[in-house]
Amino acid sequence: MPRTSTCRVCAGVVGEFLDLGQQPLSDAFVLRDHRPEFSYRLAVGLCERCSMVQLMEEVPRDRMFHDAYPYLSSGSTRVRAHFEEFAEGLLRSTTEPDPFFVEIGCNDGAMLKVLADAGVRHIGVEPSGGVADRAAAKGVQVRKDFFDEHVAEDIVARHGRADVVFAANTLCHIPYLDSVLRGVLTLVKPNGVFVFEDPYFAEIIGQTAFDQIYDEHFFYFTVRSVGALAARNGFDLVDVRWIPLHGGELRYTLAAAGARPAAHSVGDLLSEEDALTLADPTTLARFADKVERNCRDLTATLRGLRDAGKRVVGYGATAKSATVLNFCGIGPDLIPYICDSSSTKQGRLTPGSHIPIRPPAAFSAPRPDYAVLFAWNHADEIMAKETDFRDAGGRWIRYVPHVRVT
Ligand code: DWN
Ligand code: SAH
Ligand code: ZN
Repeated sequence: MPRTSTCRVCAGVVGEFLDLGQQPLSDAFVLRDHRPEFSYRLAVGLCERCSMVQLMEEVPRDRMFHDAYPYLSSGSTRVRAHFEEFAEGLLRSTTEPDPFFVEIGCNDGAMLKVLADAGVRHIGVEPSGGVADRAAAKGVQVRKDFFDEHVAEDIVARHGRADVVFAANTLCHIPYLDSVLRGVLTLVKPNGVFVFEDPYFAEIIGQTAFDQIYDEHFFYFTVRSVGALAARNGFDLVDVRWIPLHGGELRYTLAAAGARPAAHSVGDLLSEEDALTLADPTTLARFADKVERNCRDLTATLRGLRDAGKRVVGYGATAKSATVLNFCGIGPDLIPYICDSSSTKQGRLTPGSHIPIRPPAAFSAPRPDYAVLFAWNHADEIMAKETDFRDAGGRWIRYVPHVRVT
């Protein structure tokens, strides 16, 4: 019997198409004397009614987003530049004398710092205390909370309505989207917009980027599913734009229903999605097969190198890597350590697979023969700074879209 669950958006039937097994929390990097780890079943399904792709099982939000949440947006120069550019665009395009901007999931303040420095009114809503403190240290106004309709009402009561509400890599983390969208509708001015960017399901399928699937990513959006979600909640999807970050994302712009005409990009991408047959069971079954193959190839490559006496390490202790390591059964016997620039992860072990995390300095002394690029979405930035590794004969192992040594 195919497994099903109830759609978090429309209460329709969600049919499972990929089971990635029992998994630990992707960002729960543990200390050596750790307690038994929490685990959940990681599987994804498609809603027959509204076509929203989503996890079959929800992890309670406080288990994932808390004071010790380790991900820092500012850890990548390119990500920081992207958000600074977005903030500068906001400042350039506003015609309001005293504009007000809200960011949902502002993390360490990579975007809002620009508004804070410009003396522009803003609020970041961020439940993870440690990263919220980092934003506050940059002068950003932060409210430590999970955004929902009640938080939105309270912000309106204290500060008035917002010109733009923004969320990057956050909306797809929130299962209770009905409450969030009701909140945004209350919060944003009648002529304002809600802009959010998240990984694009068409890219996940197209690139077999199965490691984008983990506890924090509850939803995997398409233009079709976001359009339906918007319509259910009194919004129109008025613009979509492809963003070259995290392996390919879409930036969606929502406006109150009837307030603005939709750009051509919305219809264009809908037609593209239809041509890609993203909701077709055959497409989804082919994706699941490719995930299995990818994993078999990666473990075979790593075992071959170990048996040949080669030194292999990992680069980037991403949340994504938890899915790969735990689904493929890769541990310290195949990858003795992973280098990562986040002080919040160094000295700890990867969740479930227990691979030690070391600072980037460990990448040069001693030099490994091979490095698995877990932060494949930051390939350009990492290749540009790790030229010595290549020059010394080091080779990169990639697994998106398929396993290869370069
Ligand atoms: O959606 C999410 C995205 C935005 O961030 C969150 N749920 C969690 C997190 O996912 P991730 O951990 O997969 O994100 P990244 O951006 O792929 O993580 C990159 C990792 O690699 C970080 O731990 C930092 C590290 N890194 C590094 O060591 N050297 C990154 C760069 C660019 C580097 O040069
Ligand atoms: N916007 C940043 C951070 C993405 S990580 C970037 O793109 O780099 C996801 C962030 O969403 C985390 O910082 C997490 O604490 C936050 N988050 C999770 N649930 C939330 C909610 N309900 N409201 C606001 N932020 C939330
Ligand atoms: Zn649905």
